[in-house]
Amino acid sequence: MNPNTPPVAAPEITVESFTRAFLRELNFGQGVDLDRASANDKYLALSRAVRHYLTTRWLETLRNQYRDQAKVVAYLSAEFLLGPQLENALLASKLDEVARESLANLGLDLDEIRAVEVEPGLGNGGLGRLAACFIDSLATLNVPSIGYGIRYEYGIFKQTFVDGKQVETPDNWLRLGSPWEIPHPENAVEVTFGGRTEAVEGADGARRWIPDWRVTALPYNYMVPGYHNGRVNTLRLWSAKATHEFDLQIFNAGDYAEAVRARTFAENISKVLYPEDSTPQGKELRLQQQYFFVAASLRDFLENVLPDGYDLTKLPDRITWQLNDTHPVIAVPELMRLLIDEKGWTWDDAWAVTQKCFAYTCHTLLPEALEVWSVDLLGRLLPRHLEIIYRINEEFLEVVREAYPGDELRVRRMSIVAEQPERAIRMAHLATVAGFKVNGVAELHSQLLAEKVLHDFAELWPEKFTNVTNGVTPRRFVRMANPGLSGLITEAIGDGWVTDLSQLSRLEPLAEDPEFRRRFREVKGANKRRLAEVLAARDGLEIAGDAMVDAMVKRLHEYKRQSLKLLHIVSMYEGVKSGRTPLESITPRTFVFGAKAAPGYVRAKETIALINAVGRTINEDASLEGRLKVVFPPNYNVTLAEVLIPAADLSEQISLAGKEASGTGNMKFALNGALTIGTDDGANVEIRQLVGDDNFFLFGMTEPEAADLQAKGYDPGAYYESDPELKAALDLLASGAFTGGDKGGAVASLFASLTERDRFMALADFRSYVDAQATVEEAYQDHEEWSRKAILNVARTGFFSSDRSIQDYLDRIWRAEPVTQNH
Ligand code: B1N
Repeated sequence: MNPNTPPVAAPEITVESFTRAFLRELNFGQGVDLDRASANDKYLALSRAVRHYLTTRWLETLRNQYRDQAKVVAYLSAEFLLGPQLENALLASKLDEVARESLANLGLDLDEIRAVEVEPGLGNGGLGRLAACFIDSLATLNVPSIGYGIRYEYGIFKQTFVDGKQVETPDNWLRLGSPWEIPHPENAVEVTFGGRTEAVEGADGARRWIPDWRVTALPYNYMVPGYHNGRVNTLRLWSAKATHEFDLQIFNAGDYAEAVRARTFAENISKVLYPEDSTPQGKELRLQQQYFFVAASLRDFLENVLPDGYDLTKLPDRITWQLNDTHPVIAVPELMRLLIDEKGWTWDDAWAVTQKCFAYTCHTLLPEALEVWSVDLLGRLLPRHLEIIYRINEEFLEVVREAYPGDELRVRRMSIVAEQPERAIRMAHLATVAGFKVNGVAELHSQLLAEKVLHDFAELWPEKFTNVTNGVTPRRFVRMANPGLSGLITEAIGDGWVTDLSQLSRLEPLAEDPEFRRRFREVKGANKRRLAEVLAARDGLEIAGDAMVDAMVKRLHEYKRQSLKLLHIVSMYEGVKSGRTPLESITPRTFVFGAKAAPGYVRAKETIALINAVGRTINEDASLEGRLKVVFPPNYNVTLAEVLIPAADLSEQISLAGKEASGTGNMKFALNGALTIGTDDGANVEIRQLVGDDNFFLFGMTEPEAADLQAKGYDPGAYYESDPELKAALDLLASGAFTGGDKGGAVASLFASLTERDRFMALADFRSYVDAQATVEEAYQDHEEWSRKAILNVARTGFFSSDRSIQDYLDRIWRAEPVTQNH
């Protein structure tokens, strides 16, 4: 690109010009008249009109970036759970009002058009959504940056329930076309796989890789607009295409069927997102995906972002590759390979640079979630990378032996190569060795990483370890999702909070103002009615417009303990049915679940079936007079989160302490004025510290207590026997009361798992959970006091903006500078 091209002036936007732009897109882009246009035509035309306005800014941003040659942050992530794009684009570009008015003049409703959008579900849960929040904040904070990931043809599966059981169907999100992406075939790169390596005479470390198959990585660009700052960053997602030359070769050889098969094989790489959250399976295709996007992204940066002839010894001044968990860690040996085999560098020179280019974010504490690749598989797919990893390991283990002479046990523990149960590469160790920083995602998590999971490494390199507590974007999760609350806040303190969330603290005195509390309740009430409407239209579910909304939404996983929530519900029900609890004493409550289970995770799927069974029984029991209601809308996603979270009163964050790395839903709920009932886990710890004990319902063991109990020998049966309410709830479940008399299947399996093993100690925390829930009931009776607490939650959680997280990354890890931009 010629850096001297004069900037394209941003066009003045009026309702009239916007209307013309919209109609032009409709007529000439979609080829339809307004009165013949389908909802999708209108959605596409509107989106393209908005995109058109943002494109001017996008080009400007790219031009400035090329001119300034500033340091860039590249966020490498296998997942970006973006959520719907249209409303965010309208808001970021200040076009929301203009668009609404312009459409209204044409007799159209913006919200109806928005509803057509199918969100790109290119992530599983928190990790993918975090990546999406981070690129939003990077753009808003004016940081030159680029996101790199995979353009999955099928995102996270669509969940439906058949007889209460989860059924997965493919998420064909591209079916009607996405107006938000622009393919760039001129920037396509080749990625190779397989084959063997051979020696290169006289080279220090260099070898020749003779791969045996290759694919083309085709980039699609997505705009990432900053909020009202005229900056539009890029998210570049890679799609796999069969290589043209390769194709021709086989076609010419006359084997048509083989050529088509090979094409399908290559294009499979970006076909589907793996639906495991926190528990990756060591599948070959997953490793192919990882190398595919990482190899393409490195080459893209070196060839398309850096100027020709750039002195690569200065690479660390130009870029930090932030590794979002271990999924992109194969980038480390890839950069080594590029420098040594392709650029002719010595091993030591290459390692010196590589070590300064990568930083690693760890997102878990669960041992089963740490990625490990069998040497056999890795060697088959990436033989050269395996050699490089071995040499990195050899040199690393020398360092360990020097620091701890004679401590061979430690050497074995720290080795990048595990020997048991099979020879395998521990990706977290590789990331920690190669990264110049390693961070956890909440204070407690970072502490436990350094004390437990990566203890040996933290002892060797204490300065490498740091914390960056997660955050969420206030644009999407407050300003956009909760217009009522946003209006109230802005009226009180101005609109600076949208980009400086710490300003929410200025709401604090208003918690004491009865009029403000009344209006706050009014907003919550309106949000509940909106939720009721959406659930009715979306799923035919009926909920009361005014009951307490108690929400547990997150992936289904044993450590998150949806089963503990279920036990609480069963126990409340059992209390009423047995006469222990007078019905009138129960506050009307709607329990809302949202959760997808990994398709192969049997226990998680059983839990879903049981929640649905219990829900059905409770909802149909007329004797409860509708006081308790359980709804489980299928296919929880970002779109639904944006409606549910603003309506919630109570946020369930009940993982066993020491298991949830951070959580980010917890932050979204608090910022929208829900109170948390939660354990001392992940970022709950920081939420509670900030909002204060009076405004948070804490329960359960602490991490050290849980660890102690585990060490002493945990016997769930003892809790079952000694707590009559717990026993009654479990027995009622086991009796088949919710499953039409069926005592086998999921019922028996969950009962046995909880009473015999209970890996995540739900029974140990049951008593304290149920007691905390009683405190919730009582607190909710006092509407004024509850509103006060809820307002204080909003006022005191500004810390959890992803803008603050990104600022922490800049200060503690990237040391990159935001650049200012004229607009
Ligand atoms: O990352 C989130 C945290 O807030 C959550 O506590 C944490 O559970 C989540 C393999 C993961 N950790 N690991 C994953 C996702 C997909 C996959 O294939 C692992 N997700 C988390 C953001 O920090």
